[in-house]
Amino acid sequence: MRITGVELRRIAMPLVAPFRTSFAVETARDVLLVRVVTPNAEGWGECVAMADPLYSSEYVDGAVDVLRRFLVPALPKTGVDEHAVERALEPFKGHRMAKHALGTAVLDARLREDGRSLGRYLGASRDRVPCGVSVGIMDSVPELLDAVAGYLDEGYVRIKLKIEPGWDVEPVRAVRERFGDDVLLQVDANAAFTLVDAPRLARLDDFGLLLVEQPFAHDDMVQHARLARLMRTPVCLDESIESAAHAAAAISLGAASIINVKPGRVGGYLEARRIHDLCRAHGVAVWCGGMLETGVGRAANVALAALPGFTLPGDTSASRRYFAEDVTEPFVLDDGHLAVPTGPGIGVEPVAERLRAFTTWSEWLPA
Ligand code: OSB
Ligand code: MG
Repeated sequence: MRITGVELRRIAMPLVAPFRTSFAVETARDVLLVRVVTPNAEGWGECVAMADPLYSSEYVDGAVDVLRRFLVPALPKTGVDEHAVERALEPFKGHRMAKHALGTAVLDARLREDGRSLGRYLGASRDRVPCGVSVGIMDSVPELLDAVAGYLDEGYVRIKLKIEPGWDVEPVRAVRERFGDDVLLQVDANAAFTLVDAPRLARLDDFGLLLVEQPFAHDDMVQHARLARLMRTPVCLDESIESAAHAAAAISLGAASIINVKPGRVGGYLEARRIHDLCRAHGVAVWCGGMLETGVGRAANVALAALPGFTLPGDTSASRRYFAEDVTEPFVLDDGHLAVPTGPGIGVEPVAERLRAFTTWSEWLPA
């Protein structure tokens, strides 16, 4: 395959409701889309970096800069495939979300040329995936209970509560009391606690949670291993796992017994699949995380979530949980599941007029 050029395009996507985590309040998604053009096809990738470097060090302006300055110019001139692209980008340290966006667009273009779906390429073993929903920090417990009730009514099969110091045991207790012990429930701290909070976190053991996600800082694997020995609730890592090597370290240290796989965080679908394979071989459950993606990123995540080792419901919610209007045809929940796209490549594409309406900036980079 040969690449003619790459388009970077920023779109502004208002969220249906503010999404509050321990690190930020998001009211709109500033999304960078990457479109790779070949003589026979085009492919799409979504960069999951946020506007500010608060979840990780990456941010949208930084992703644009590294793509324009280093990553796109480093693309192979001929014989382009996803492996060649991964090797060509490897010398540049970090910037995994930017690499993931470009790599996915190349893979999408190649699969479209071959008429093959991403799900089939990755080794999906199901045609639909069970979906959970990530529920932000609210101003009050009654507001939280209303939000959770709404999501359960829509059919979500698992609830994840965002927590932070001061919004931890009480919201979990309230959700358990109101909705019972059968609801699959987990929490995500986005690195807001430290080891001195271990006794407080251990109180979560009373509520039969599936897992506690990333309680401590991303670079604090040893502390996570300590915590895992102090509480019964399984410790799951998100921010700490940027590669298969990190996943191997976490497993051997005992820092995580479950891993949240986000293709953007680990640099792409090839690395995401390596983490899946490694965890499956070690009996470590994985699930597919989310970064408030549009339909472009969501389509590919749903394909990944259909791999056999993804044994827990993911944060792969329906389009309407995020956006009044998605940039693709919307993903709609059916009996708590999303269907894995079956068309070539990621199986969806932006609707031209919506893409135009949401676009705030674009740039064409000849290859
Ligand atoms: O930590 O999983 C996270 C959203 C943005 C950044 C980080 C996280 C999240 C979510 C929402 O929890 C996942 C989603 O619904 O896309
Ligand atoms: Mg998380």
